[in-house]
Amino acid sequence: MRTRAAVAIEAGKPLEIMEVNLEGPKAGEVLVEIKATGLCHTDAFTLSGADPEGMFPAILGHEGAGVVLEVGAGVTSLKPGDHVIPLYTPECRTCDYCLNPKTNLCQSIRETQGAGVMPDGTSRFSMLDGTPILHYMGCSTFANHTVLPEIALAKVRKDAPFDKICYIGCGVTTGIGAVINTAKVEIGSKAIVFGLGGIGLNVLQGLRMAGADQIIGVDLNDSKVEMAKRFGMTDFVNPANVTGDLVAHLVELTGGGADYTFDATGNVGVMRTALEASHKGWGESIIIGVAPAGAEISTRPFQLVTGRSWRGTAFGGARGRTDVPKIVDWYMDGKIEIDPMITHVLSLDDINKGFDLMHAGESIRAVVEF
Ligand code: NAD
Ligand code: AHE
Ligand code: ZN
Repeated sequence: MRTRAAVAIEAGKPLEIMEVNLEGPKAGEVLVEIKATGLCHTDAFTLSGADPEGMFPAILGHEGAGVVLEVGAGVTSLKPGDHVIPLYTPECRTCDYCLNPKTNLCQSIRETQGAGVMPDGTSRFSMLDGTPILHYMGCSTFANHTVLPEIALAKVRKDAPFDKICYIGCGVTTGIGAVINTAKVEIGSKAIVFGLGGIGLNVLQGLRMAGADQIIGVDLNDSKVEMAKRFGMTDFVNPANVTGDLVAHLVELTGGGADYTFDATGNVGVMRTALEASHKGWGESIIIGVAPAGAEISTRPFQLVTGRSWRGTAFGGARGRTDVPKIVDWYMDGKIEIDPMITHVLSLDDINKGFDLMHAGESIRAVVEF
């Protein structure tokens, strides 16, 4: 079939909207009509050329929601008409990783996913002249139709709006999951969230759900304050307004350091600040942000010797097929909020405007509706 997609032709160039060929689902695969997709900073990161795994031409996008149109041979858990959210972290439920309760990082198709192809080693997308186009994070939601492995789709309830629940495909789950699954924040905790964008705001609402007492937000952009307060931030710090050492300032503000800190910026300098602003003896710092190729984190080992832990999280530690339908329920039941964070709704033709808004710090989430 043919479908419309925003294609990343090469690094650093705007996406090009075009008709592309899409082959139908092979064994174990599913054809999905994407109804809406969010724009995550990770898409911009890969498009910029900073992603060591970034390859072109590719169809980016990993925060979608849609409807199953067709299933390939052997697919048993999904049927046409089912509503689904694509999962860049699949859940096969049989690999060593899925069988280990300590991780959500299903590895059954990680290698081919990272290479931009389906598990059989080929791509379903091509240009009209036959040039293959790579998949991205196993999802490629910047296309009106896409093909995914069955294990990379969460089946969700049919009354949930696509233009909101697409965000559960990455940002919402990552932020809330970082608090609940990864950090396992306790009631009464003190926490600091660095970066109050599409991920950081969801860390805030996760902290509020977990019953944290003090929730400090740190961002260079003052315009994030209003939204951050709405999602639970109790104190705001703009590093540009701090005279002297930022770590010392945060340690003083928390009365000795935070129980939990979260980096949602992808800046390795910020990651160090986050680690060092966590409490001596027991503070835990969770890295969510994705840093460019070649970037490395550093600190004095003494920071760890004296009881701080540095950890990371992908997709908020969530097991997608199990957890994503529950998070959709939380949204539908009013337990979590999504709507105010979707600040812009665009057509596919305007997708590059969404990236401009992100880079200008003017959007939280821009969503493309098909
Ligand atoms: P975003 O652009 O919406 O938000 C980033 C925020 O960080 C902005 O508000 C910006 O002003 C702020 N910021 C930038 N530099 C800063 C600094 N030095 N100090 C304080 N604040 C600063 O991006 P997003 O979509 O929220 O993504 C955030 C990060 O999380 C990105 O690196 C993204 O790739 C990553 N991410 C990781 C996962 C995961 O599973 N680990 C999932 C999704 C996104
Ligand atoms: N490809 C990059 C790393 C990108 C990365 O860390 N991705 C996160 C999800 S970000 C979603 O917005 C992730 O899930 N990582 C685990 C994994 O297996 O990719 C690089 O540096 O090579
Ligand atoms: Zn993302």
